[in-house]
Formats: sequence, C-alpha cells, structure tokens
Amino acid sequence: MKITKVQVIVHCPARNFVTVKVHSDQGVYGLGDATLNGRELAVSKYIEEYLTPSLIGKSPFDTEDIWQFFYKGVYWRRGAVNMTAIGAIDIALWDLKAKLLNVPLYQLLGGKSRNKILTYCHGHGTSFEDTIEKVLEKKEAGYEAIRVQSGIPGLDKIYGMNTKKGAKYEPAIAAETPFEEEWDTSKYLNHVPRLFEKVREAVGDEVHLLHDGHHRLTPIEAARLGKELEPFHLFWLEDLVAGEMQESFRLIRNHTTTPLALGEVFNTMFDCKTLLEEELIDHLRMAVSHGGGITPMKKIAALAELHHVKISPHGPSDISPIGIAAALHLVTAINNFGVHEYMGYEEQTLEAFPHAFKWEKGYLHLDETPGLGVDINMDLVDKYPYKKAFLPVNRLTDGTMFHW
Ligand code: CS2
Ligand code: MG
Repeated sequence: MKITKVQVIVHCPARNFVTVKVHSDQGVYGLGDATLNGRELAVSKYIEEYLTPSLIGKSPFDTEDIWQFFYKGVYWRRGAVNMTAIGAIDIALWDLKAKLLNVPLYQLLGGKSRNKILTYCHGHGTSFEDTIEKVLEKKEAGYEAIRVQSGIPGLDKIYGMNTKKGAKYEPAIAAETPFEEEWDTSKYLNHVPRLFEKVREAVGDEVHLLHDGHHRLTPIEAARLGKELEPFHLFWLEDLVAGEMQESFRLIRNHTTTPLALGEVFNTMFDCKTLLEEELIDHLRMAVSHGGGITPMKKIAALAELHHVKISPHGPSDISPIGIAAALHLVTAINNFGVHEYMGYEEQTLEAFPHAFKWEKGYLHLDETPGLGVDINMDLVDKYPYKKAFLPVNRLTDGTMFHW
C-alpha cells in the first residue's frame, strides 16, 4: 500500500481554510486540516514544497515513523507553521488508515470512552444586558457550558466582543494589513467580576460558565481575577497570561481555586511540559491540527492524564470541520476529556465540508462512518477563492503595542 499523491487545497467558503488530501494506490484518500488563521499560505507552501515529496511511495499505515521523520527531520523543530503542516499530514494519514480498515478513527485510538461530547459555545454581548440575553438564549438552545465575554465601557473594539448586536463573532478580517484593537487592563479587571455576578444571578447555578482572557494579564493580575471570580464558580478561566511563560502559572495557582485552561497556541509537548508536570492548569486546549496531529496528541493526553489535566480542545470556526473531527475522535477515545469548544459554521463552510458529526442538545455526536467522517466538496473549491485576512493586533489606549 502506497501514498501516490498529495493535494493542498486553499479556499474561502465563508472564511479561509487549508486542506490536505492524501491519496493512496487503493483509490481511498485521507483529509487533514492545515488551517492556521491569518498565516494560511505559509503552511500550504510548506506542505507542498517540503513535506509532499517525501510522502510519495510511503505506506499510509506508518503514521508514527512518518511523524518522526517530519518532526526530527526538520532540524528547526517546533513552531506553529511547521507543526500545523505536520499535523495536517498526520490527521490525513489517520483518516486514510481508518478508512482502509473500515472503522471510525476512534476505534484505532482506544475505542469509545464516552457516547457524546460536552461542548461550550460563546455567549458574547456588547453590554451586561446584551450578554445576559445571549447567555440565556444559549442555555435555552441546550448548551450546558457557555463562554461569557462582553464589551467593556470605554473600549470600542476588543477581543471576543461582537461588533454589532446579533452579529457572529469572527476575528479574522479580510484586508492587506491587520486591524488594530485597543486595550486597558484596569478597565477590564474592574468589569469582569461585575459581569459574572450579574450573569450567574440571571442564569442560575446549573450552567457552566467560562471566560477567555486571551493572554493579556500579568501573573499577579491574573491571580487577582481568579480570586475575585471564585464566588461565581467558573468552569474555567482561559489564557490569562501569555503561554510562553509556563512558570507564571505557579504564582497564579498559589492564589486561586478558579480552574485554569491554557494552550490553544501551543504546538508541542514542550510548550506544556512544566504546566502538566507541576499540575499548574486543569484543562489543556491544544487543537489536534495545531498540536502536530493525532500521533503527538495521544501522547500529550496520556501525560496530562497522569497529572489530572483534562484535554479540552480549541474549537473556533477557524479550525475546519476536518480539524474538529480529528479532536472529536481523540476525545472520544481518551478518558481525560473535559469540554470541546464549538462555535458552529456558516452555511458555505458546511456545504464545503460535508460531515457526519452532529451537534444536539449541548453535545457533539460521532457516528460509525469510517475514518474522520468528513469530506471536502471539490466542486466548490474554485467558487470560493482565498482572500487574505488577518487576526487583529492590539494596542494600549496610549498606543503601546500589546498582546492580542
Ligand atoms: C479563541 C479564538 O476560541 C478561542 O478560545 O481564543 O477565538 C482565537 O482567538 C482564534 O481561534 C484565533 O485564530
Ligand atoms: Mg481562547
């Protein structure tokens, strides 16, 4: 059995996606998600130029050896572009292998550890009232876990806030250069505890509430926020401090019992080794696509299990249904799953990637379709050409460049 051809497809059905299609001499193909929001072409070129030639002629069953070949063979290890490229190939090979064996992918990863996958959605608003309305709507729709973000008085355009009432949140903006947002940490820190006090009162104790700090605080600011939110029993506080500084979490952990989540920008085990070994977080948010694929994520999940950390994958709409399916199969098979983010997709994206997984009453469900259970509609590829789009950048109100 041999790999015969690799295609890299870049298109924009509602937003940009990069998809890898690995063909075998059996007439069966596997799909991988290589989307890296705002840097799509860097990954597609990397796969075409540097990975594809080495894949031709290899057996699609040799996922471990192929992963090691690309990981160890690059010399310049790690990094988001490199690991997303390797991850997409790895996901495609696992999809292909499971299709060739005629089983859903989770059967190759340990079988079923659960029947359905808990999800959280976004309850975002411009003001307290608008946010509470959104959260109640999501609760009504069946969500048991809801991430809450809201506009902050005095700041016009910030992370996680809808620009217009009723609009869907999409951070990447089509343009030649990135859009600039603004930030003020003290306004934020004063606002968030008041927001959660009101939301908790409106929604009751049954719903899990989450919040994303998007890497903007210092350790001591993060400790203050965690402490002040304790009365509202959050499911988690995500990305409080930039993830590069794993040691920062020692201080935060010592000050608060609010559960901590981190890791959507991580791409290898080494980004979270200290966090796991010292039990400094509760949820690891690495996406399978950005984390180098199923092969390393299985190992990371095993290390996390040893340290009471749950795998709770990143699931924004800039990860394609292929990347989401890869995470769903992984978390179906492992014991230490927490929650999966699910924003849903625009119509054009759904049309472009027909898929077997289904969302119902707060949970995602897989069926018995062999492989990942996702396809790509090749007839739509030319209809939706790539449009350059960027994630925003962020400055303090005095103009200082800040974290986004
Ligand atoms: C976020 C994302 O889903 C999340 O938790 O932090 O919206 C993230 O900003 C984007 O996916 C970046 O591409
Ligand atoms: Mg996040």
